[in-house]
Amino acid sequence: MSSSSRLDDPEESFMTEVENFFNTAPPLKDHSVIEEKLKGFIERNSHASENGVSMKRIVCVTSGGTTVPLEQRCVRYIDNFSSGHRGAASTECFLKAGYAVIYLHRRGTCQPYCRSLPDDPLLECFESVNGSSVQVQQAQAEAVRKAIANHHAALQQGLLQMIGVALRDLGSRAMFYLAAAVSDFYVPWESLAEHKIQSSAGPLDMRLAQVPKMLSVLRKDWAPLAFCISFKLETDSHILLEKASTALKKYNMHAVVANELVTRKEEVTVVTTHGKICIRREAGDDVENPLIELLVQKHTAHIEGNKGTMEGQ
Ligand code: 9Z3
Repeated sequence: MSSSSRLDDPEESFMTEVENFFNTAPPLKDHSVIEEKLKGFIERNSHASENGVSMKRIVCVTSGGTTVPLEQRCVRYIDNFSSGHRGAASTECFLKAGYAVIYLHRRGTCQPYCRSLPDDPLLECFESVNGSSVQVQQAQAEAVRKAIANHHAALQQGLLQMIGVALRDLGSRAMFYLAAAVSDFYVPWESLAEHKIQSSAGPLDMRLAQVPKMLSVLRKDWAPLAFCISFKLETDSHILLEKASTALKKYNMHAVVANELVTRKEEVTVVTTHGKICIRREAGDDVENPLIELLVQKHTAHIEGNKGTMEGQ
């Protein structure tokens, strides 16, 4: 096929854009180490079985914001608001529901089981006893004890393209829960200045390219049988549900979780082809508890629906 006919076909030209995006980006640091770890994790968890039948489900949770560098030797970057609370709380709920979790998060964002720890500076949580040993201050002891116990219990039970492909063999038992706030715009690596941009050159004029949406590639090529949940965030409540429905169809998601910036911790709406379900937080609980409960039920139905297909599990 000639290159002009490749560009005439929207599907082909999108795939070229995706290829370029990966080919021109700097290589992932420690690629082979991460790949080995990932394979080992999936291998261990896919062999967990009940009556000789492998039952374990694995979910990949993406969490936190993403930054866009403005220089190759990055001094400045564009950031977004995401705290990683949704991903961390959801990870706890998935672990409680018996899933193995691949938690793909941004460094420095909210972490599972640490959400409930006191906000006090770390060193103020401890005291030195007799000048030799260290203990947690009485006031914080219960919160710290609980976080440690939950973290240990979770451990005992148990980068998107790499994870997608690695999870392919798991078929419908794999789930993607894409809660990270992904930047829609970026500066391609080859267009970035190598060194710090100089303010002496005057006002900065920069063109941001659009990040190709990987959701359809994930569904079609990387992990076609996996159960895929994406999120839609808006600040204008009038367009939120419409945009979520469009994303559901356009990227062929199994569900889209719609949320508004200011109420995101109180209320979300799960949009599927069967309709919309609004989930509100109960007093003293996280909205993630009922949300994950519903998604686990839908995932079960998805696995049942795939039984007897060519999945070969
Ligand atoms: C979300 O909507 C998440 O729920 C939040 C969670 C980022 C709002 P926090 O991390 O907030 O708890 O502070 N994620 C949006 C994911 C996203 O960027 N979606 C894209 C879009 O809206 C599609 S992949 O276009």
